[in-house]
Amino acid sequence: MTTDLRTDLRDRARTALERARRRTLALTDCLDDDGLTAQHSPLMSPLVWDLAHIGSQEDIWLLRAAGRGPGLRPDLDDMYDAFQHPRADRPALPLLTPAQARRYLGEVRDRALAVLAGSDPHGDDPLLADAFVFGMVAQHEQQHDETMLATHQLRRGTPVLHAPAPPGGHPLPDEVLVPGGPFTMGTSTDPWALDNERPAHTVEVPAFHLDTTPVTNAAYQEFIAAGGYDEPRWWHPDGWAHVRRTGIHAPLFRRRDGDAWLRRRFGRTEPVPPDEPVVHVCWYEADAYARWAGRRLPTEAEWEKAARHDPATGTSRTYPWGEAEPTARHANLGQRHLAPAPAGAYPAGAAPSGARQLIGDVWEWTSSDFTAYPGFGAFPYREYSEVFFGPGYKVLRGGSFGADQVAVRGTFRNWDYPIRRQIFAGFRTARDA
Ligand code: AVJ
Ligand code: FE
Repeated sequence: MTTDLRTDLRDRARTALERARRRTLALTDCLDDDGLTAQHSPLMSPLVWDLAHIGSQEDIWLLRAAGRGPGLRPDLDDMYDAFQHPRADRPALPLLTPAQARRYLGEVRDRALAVLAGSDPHGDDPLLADAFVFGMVAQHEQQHDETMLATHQLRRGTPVLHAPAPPGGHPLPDEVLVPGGPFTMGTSTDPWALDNERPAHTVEVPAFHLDTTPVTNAAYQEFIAAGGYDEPRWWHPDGWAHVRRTGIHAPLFRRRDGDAWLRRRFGRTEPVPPDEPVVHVCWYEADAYARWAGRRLPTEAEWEKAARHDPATGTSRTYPWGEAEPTARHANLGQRHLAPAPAGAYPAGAAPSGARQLIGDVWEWTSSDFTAYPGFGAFPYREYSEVFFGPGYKVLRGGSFGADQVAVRGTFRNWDYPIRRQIFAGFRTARDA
């Protein structure tokens, strides 16, 4: 990589940190102190916890690890350590007030930008090379911004978030064919790829068919109308037990109103739009729908091959459309719209196979457990990825309308429990060719 490109990565880090901060403040300045300190759902932290946690991680990684300084508030590390306090317990902690948290974030950021300006992106320190740790912290803040958006979705009361509607969709063939053969999964070269995306390795993926777009509300509604939630044969045994125990019978935030279905989104109730990707379904629901449809969820390797493999060159792209950074023409990212776009939107974002909307709109459940790639090494800390590897978590791919482009790419891996529904997750289905 040239010196220019590496210097450019420092500029990109600053831009990414500043974009994240604008979003963090937009998601918190719109509520009063009660709205920030309340626990809107036991599934989530009070927003003021996320706010100060963002600052605390930046204190730890940019002021102390990267800057080798004493840091601003090491005394806060424990309170804002996600592993020390389950979300439901966080409201009872002696948290910083919203005003204190905002001041802390601002002071950490001023010092962090000075560390960035004085850092050497060409040196041997793996934290600083290619401005990695600054990119990592920007990704961390954006991931919490998506979590805070999910908290907003759970919140009751008058709407405070507003955004224009996404672009329209277009009818397309139901499925595409992804050719069989080897492809390169993961990356060893993307400078800000996180540890779980590394290293690049060859995977043999036989030919398969994949839904051109994520499964829509209209299609999912057929599963509901066909009694899908009452039929144990469609469900994973653990999923069926979960349905019986919880009584779930539709995606989260959705209810029947006579013959119609309504859904609540960021405080507004509206009819369910038939051509939008279904969102707020758990892995068990996605898995059951796929079985009912005579299909299956794609594996994580299949998803990534559909998103990255270019059969013309045999190489893997960063994005379905190539190497260009995502723009508003390519994908629905960055909380630009507060909804997924209808199926068939974003022709400029198509993959070589013709699949659409792999990036943005909704996170997509895959059939795969979250596991280490061959040659994985935890970096820079085990608690980002390694402690979550195993059968308890399923992999999600592609990012949602709530995710920022700094934390979305063809190799990016997200994971969650198979019962999780408050995240902006949908899915698409596959079948063997
Ligand atoms: C990768 C989205 C599962 O939110 O738990 C935030 C990201 N890690 N702070 C999460 C994360 C530490 C993580 N996910
Ligand atoms: Fe975090």
